[in-house]
Amino acid sequence: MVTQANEMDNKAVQNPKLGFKCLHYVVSESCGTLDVKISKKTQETVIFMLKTIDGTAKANKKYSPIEEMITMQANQMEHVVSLKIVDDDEYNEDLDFLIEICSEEGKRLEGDDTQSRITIKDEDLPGTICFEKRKVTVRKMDKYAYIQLTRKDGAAGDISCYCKTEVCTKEVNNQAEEFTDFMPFNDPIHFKHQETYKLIKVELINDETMKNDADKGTPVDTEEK
Ligand SMILES: [Ca+2]
Ligand SMILES: [Ca+2]
Repeated sequence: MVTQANEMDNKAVQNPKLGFKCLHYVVSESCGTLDVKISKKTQETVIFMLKTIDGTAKANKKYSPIEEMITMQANQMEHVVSLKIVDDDEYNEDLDFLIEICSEEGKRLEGDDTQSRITIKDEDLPGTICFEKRKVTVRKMDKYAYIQLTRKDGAAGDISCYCKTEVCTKEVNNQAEEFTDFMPFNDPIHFKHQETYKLIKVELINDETMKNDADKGTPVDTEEK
């Protein structure tokens, strides 16, 4: 994905000879390479240096830096430089770096269009944890209540949450009781990188002498950390 934003506004001062066609590129970190275009506005041959400058995105870690001399012949009006974007598996902020058109000595040329910003958008979302179903029904004879946790909208990196059972309030009829109907569950749940499912096992107590055969629920709360 590549989008181009921030076109020159009316007050911007353009360099008379050279300029970036786009002043802000937004790319996804898995895009591979980004082609950045430089326009030549005169009919003469020009020599300049192109170089990248770290912003929050650091060279080699997020992109391959360049520092190269370019000669554009009189009849060549456009130069394209390919910047390599480095992908990783970690969740990170969206990060920026710059590319500049410089003199042969490496000093940025005057004008608002001699610098372009590249924003690298992260794609490694950690995701969010939720219950697969809001209601799970078990029978009194079951040994366990199996409750499915699902990690949605990304699975990058290790994440964890805490799960615990809670007894329903007294207003609910026939609420299941801890140690009578089920064993309390109170444990951290860890999802490893790329892991999207976890099954929680709540132990049920099968008490034959219980007179009340009504449905009993075992509510479980999750709390993200
Ligand atoms: Ca990635
Ligand atoms: Ca990343």
